[in-house]
Amino acid sequence: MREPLELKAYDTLEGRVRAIEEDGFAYFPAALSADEVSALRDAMRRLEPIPESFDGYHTAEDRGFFQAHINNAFNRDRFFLDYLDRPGVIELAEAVHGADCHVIGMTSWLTGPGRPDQTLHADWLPVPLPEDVASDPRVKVPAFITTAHFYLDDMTEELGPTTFVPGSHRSGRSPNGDTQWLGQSEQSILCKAGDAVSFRSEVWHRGTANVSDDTRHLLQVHYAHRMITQKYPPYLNRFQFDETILAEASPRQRRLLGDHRSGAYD
Ligand SMILES: O=C(O)CCC(=O)C(=O)O
Ligand SMILES: [Fe+2]
Repeated sequence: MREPLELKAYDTLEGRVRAIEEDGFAYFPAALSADEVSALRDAMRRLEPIPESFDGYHTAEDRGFFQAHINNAFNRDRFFLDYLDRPGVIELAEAVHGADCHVIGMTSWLTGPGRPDQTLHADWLPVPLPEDVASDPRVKVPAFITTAHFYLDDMTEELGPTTFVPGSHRSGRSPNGDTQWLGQSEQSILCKAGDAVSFRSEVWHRGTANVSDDTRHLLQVHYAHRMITQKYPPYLNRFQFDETILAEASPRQRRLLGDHRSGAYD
């Protein structure tokens, strides 16, 4: 039986930055109100897939379980703009990736009953290192990408929580079949609807099987150091910002969408 992860909340930005460095993730209790959760769920359910944007969509009849995985949600409904820079979450991203960080992707993800387990993985391992080097306290690999997960359901083991192996980003490697690292096992995020978790790309984690009768609703916002490219498919000039949505974006939201001052390589 998998253990629930002990959800430690830190009141200060410094505490959250340290959590990203030490645990690989930081927890935000009640990041959204109940009304915001409900409005976000409704907005996510309204999104139609655009196949050329690499949106993934299938029904239970097609593939055994319902899934709607919609890219560039910020470009589909003005409503999503405010999830680019949710207070608390954005300050952590800016502290970790720099004041000129940006959003490399935003995904609305609905997963229905029957969704299988993912394999435990790191999303991206930019600096693979020998384990003894990676876990040396003198070695501090910057976090190049973090993802904020906004959970829009009260998470149970049945609904398919995300699991993490705390501290595993310091292994310098992908799990390759391991489910523990330095005495820490894989543990489930059993948080409440409206809670959020930000995690760095190297920490070992996975989405687990939905064995409930309900659909899980998750909004993912991927943040990165400015030098990491944004990923807004379709590529080669085919992605276009919706001008009416962009017109409503604040200066900070525009920067997060790529409206940068010129710098190296520009
Ligand atoms: O579904 C989840 O909770 C996590 C998903 C994930 O880690 C991934 O798709 O890379
Ligand atoms: Fe992942």
